Amino acid sequence: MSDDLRVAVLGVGVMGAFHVDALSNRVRGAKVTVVNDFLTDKAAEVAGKVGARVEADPIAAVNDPEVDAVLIASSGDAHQEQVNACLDRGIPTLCEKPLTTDVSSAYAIVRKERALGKQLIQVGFMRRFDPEYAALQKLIADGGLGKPLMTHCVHRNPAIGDHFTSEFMIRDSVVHEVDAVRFLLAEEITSVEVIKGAATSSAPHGVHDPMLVIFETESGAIVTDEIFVRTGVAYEVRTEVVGEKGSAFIGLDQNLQLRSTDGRWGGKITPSFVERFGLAYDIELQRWVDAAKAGTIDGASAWDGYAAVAVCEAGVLALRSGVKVHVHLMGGSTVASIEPEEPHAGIQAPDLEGAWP
Ligand code: ISE
Repeated sequence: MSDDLRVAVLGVGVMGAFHVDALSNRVRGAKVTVVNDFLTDKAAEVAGKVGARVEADPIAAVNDPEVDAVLIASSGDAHQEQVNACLDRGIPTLCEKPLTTDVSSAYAIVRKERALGKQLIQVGFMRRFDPEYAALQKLIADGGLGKPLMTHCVHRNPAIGDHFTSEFMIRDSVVHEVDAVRFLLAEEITSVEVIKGAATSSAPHGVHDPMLVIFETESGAIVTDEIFVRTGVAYEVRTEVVGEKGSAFIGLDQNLQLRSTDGRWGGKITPSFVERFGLAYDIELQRWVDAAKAGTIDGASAWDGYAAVAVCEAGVLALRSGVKVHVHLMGGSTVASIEPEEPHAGIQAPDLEGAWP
């Protein structure tokens, strides 16, 4: 009898279909047995390629007797119910971000899992598995940069659908930097500020693309994140951490560098997240499968998922209010305090020109 982990995949859009392919062709020790999507034709197409069964009801898929673990890649608003069903069955679960779409339901999941006494929920923050991020995290943890003081992130996508409003950019794109920063610096984010500048003409009316998001962490370190999802150029994700003993940079996108006899030099840009993070996703899935078989997780936890939801919620509030918003994650009965700072009255500069004789 095979000891493959039998996985149900919920949601087979771009990401879910990518995971089904990885679990079936690149990851050892797993088999996709059940596929679910609200688009039944899509589910049938993906399931057909790997010999899986289609189950039209996601909760029935979670409870299917031929399922040992669940991978959730459905839309964010479906996660709360699906993750809770996985916890009710006590089954290992890899949930794509966001864990849920609001702070209290994310925190309820943290508490429910704690009550079960074992870690079952892993959140799909794949950057933790990217070899460059992992090397940077180790460098910082080993003290190689001394105390980190500043972190500068750039997150650019070549193009994106019109449903990517400014708020969605915070919840769906900036959420990656939120987790990456917590992972790299090993501390919580305590405030968020969003600066909106001139928008690119390809952004829909009213959408602030690009934006500059500024975080502070518990130790007072500052993090800047340029989020720009309609550059028209390439998939670019870069991070520089500046510490007391030096700085380190990842995401240089070197690829093949060519110098030719016609006097030109250059390389090839990275077109999408698949080329940039494909390997990270595969490593993430392999480690999740191995951990699930051992009855644990190996990656971002439910707490990490909750922290990311809370910081993004503060980010959305910062975007709406135009002021810095403080975040304080809670245990106990209070979920998280997310408070906007009092707006400053500003200063009135003296009119020096008018005062000139
Ligand atoms: C998308 O959901 C991702 O996960 C990509 O990695 C990110 O670059 C993009 O901005 C997100 O919207």
